[in-house]
Amino acid sequence: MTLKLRKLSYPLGAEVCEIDVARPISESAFGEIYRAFLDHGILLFRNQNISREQHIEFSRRFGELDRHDSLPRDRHPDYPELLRVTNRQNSDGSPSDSRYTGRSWHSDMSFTTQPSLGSLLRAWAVPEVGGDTLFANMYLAYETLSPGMQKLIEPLYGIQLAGTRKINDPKSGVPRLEEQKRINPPVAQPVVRVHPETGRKALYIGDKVKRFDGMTEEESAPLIQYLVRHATRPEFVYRHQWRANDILLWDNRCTMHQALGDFDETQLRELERTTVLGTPSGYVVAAA
Ligand SMILES: O=C(O)CCC(=O)C(=O)O
Repeated sequence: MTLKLRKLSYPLGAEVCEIDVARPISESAFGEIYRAFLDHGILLFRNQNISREQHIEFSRRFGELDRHDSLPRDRHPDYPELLRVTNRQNSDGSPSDSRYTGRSWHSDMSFTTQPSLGSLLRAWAVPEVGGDTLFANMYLAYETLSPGMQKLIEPLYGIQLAGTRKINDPKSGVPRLEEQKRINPPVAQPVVRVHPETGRKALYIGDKVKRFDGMTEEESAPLIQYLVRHATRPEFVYRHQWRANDILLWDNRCTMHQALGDFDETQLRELERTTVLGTPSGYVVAAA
């Protein structure tokens, strides 16, 4: 099979055309998909009207799946491999705990010592307009820094915290934050990460980084802010406009992303994510 690809943007992403991920995919065809994933950082599969089981099965081709023990509130009650991102109200009428998921720049599971290789987010329902997701190419972010800045940040470790939502539900926000702190102690991750498969260096930063190990928050803040701003310059960013039955696969080792709240919240936005486990990285720190 020769994969039919259509580039999604200048910095990253490609659509895999004319494919049905629920049908058997041979080893060699899957090899082409995996190569495209490494080359483009994001792959889009449109019109995939598949079941939850098929979503999980396709995701398993990329590696072992996270059962989301670090995000117990958001996982699907019947499918621990699926993480829910939805504004659908709970059955008792209370707001969904995951309606503000991903509203700041992050790379999935960076706050654990086994950050994700990649994620596959499937859209069940999307608003009429808006509710897009931004993705930044972290290879480009690193490569466009000056040699002096690259040298300065090379030895740094960023302390990543779970539960750093910018927007919290007023009711469940505090218990959620307390739970997150309990389950996920702060983890230090290298600010420059070598991608284990491509060997390229990528910036590993985001809004979950509170400070650099060995430095105060006050000292760290200007550099963290600079790096996040630099990495999210429009020329490094792809903006995904969702359609129902999209599956978007991204490489968490060389991209970061942010969900946008630019939509009518009375309309349903419902997605589910599988998370492929990556290689161990970073270390737990005693205090944030
Ligand atoms: O809702 C989205 O568009 C993205 C959700 C997200 O950030 C995530 O699943 O990590």
